[in-house]
Amino acid sequence: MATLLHALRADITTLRVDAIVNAANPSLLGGGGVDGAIHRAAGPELLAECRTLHGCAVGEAKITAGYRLPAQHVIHTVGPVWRDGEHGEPELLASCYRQSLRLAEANGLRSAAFPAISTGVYGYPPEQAAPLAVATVRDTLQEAAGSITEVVFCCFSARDLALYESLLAGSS
Ligand code: AR6
Repeated sequence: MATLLHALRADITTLRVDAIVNAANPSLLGGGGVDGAIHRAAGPELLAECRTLHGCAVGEAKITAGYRLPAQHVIHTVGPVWRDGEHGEPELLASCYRQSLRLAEANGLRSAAFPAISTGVYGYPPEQAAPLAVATVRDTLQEAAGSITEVVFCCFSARDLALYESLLAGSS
């Protein structure tokens, strides 16, 4: 079955999907940006569960419940800090999208929403991150016919939305 890929401009904490993805740091104990917004909206139970996970390596992903969020689950992934693109950043960023989707499928989830991982505090250029995100999601979904039927690229800025919409044009 074809998976619907689409972009929208929203605060990811408002989305009613099976999982929202958090652009976390290796401690998984919260931070600024989308991570801070997710912890604020989910409530203190999320931090309590995150403490039991003992962190997460760059490029890996871990899952928790969503607590007070409309989303049932949060998939926490840790993007690379951008240096110059020559230090494994693209491979690590692709791994975040791949491992998050695999984890969603391992849990039988049907819909997931991603923020633009690493493109805020971590400094990854959005115009390089977006095509990698879209290509990796497409490739990962093609590898195995899993449970996922909808992937949302949740953009915070109008500029990001335009970027993703142009990349997704013509795809279902
Ligand atoms: N909904 C959707 N997207 C958002 C939201 C939101 N509520 N808030 C921000 N964004 P960032 P990173 C966008 O900095 O670069 C944290 O402190 C934002 O505009 O949140 O991976 C962590 O603890 C940008 O497009 O994540 C780490 O230490 C995108 O989300 C570090 O920041 C990612 O920006 C991770 O940095």
